[in-house]
Amino acid sequence: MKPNAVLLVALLVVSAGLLAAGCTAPDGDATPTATETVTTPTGTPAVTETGNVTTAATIATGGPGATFAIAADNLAFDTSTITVPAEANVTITFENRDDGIPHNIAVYTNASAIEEIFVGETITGPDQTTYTFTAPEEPGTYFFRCDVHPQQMTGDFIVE
Ligand SMILES: [Cu+2]
Repeated sequence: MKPNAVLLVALLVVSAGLLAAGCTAPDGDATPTATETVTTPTGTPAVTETGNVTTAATIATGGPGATFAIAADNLAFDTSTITVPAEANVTITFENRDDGIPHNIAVYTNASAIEEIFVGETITGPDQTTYTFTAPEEPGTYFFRCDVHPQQMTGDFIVE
């Protein structure tokens, strides 16, 4: 792995050197400059590490996305399981198809529904809304339900 990485970086440096030299010196003096650059591979691994750190930081701050479309129809959700990555930015488009009946989606730590993770606004059908929230960072099986029909409309909210 490492020798290949060094070689790759060295090649990139050569290419960059040729390009830069080509732009600034059209006389043809570019070739000797590029050859000198190859003899200093000691500094190149540091550049590679810096790149990796930047990528990891981007993932940590942004979080993965998870988008769902869920409907409530005839006093039932059309899905019994919602699975998301840890700390995902969850987006649920919720459609209530029950004429004159209120529903919502609420996520709790467990079926006791004491500790809430997210409680969506209740809408009366036919209507549609979009919920957004952040999933827990701890993987596990959580719980979701409609707060208006907590016995009939329930499911597993799984964080992976
Ligand atoms: Cu309901």
